[in-house]
Amino acid sequence: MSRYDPQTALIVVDVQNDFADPAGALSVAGGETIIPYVNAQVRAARAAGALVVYTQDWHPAHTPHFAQDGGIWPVHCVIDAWGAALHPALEVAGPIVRKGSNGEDGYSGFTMRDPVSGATVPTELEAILRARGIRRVVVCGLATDYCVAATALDAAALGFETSVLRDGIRAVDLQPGDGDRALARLVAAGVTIVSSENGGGDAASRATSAG
Ligand code: VGL
Ligand code: ZN
Repeated sequence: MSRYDPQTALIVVDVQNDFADPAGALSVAGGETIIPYVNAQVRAARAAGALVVYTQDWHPAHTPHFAQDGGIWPVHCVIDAWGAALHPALEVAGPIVRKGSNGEDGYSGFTMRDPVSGATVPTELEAILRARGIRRVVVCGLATDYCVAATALDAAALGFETSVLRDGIRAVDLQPGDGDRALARLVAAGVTIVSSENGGGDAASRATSAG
């Protein structure tokens, strides 16, 4: 059984300097350590004819997302800054969807705020997937408890058969356990958590969902 085929997309979430580099503004513990694993997934996906899509947190210098402007986060991933760049070790082999540019938190790669109406509207991500006839998505990247969780939850809600790669994610863990709680929410929503312990298969974690 292969994880990837032409109807599957690998979504690599926010593997950017500010999250992945230890010197980044919102450095995620162990963030850099996922990159070799993620790159191996990128290569496996490409070899099987699967689409690889990347998301990029892409904020203006002032946004209610930042603590200085009323939010909770240090300034990070500012448009065109070093911190917003995809980590240089990441293999990029597909389109990049930018998010968080219109004053929204932008946790999910699927939604943004319409700059005129203020309504929550789709980014181009779903259209990219639909145009390719994608039915299944595999999600990895940073961070488990924010953008990975939000993106995977939206993917599942949109009807994609969704899995998350346990070895290809790391959590911010503002509160200890946030990452684990995010994974539990994902399982409850029907998302499969794939880990090396369950052989990369996809039955194990779904079966443990308490709903
Ligand atoms: C993220 C916090 C703030 C993420 C983005 O990529 O998970 N987390 N902005
Ligand atoms: Zn952000």
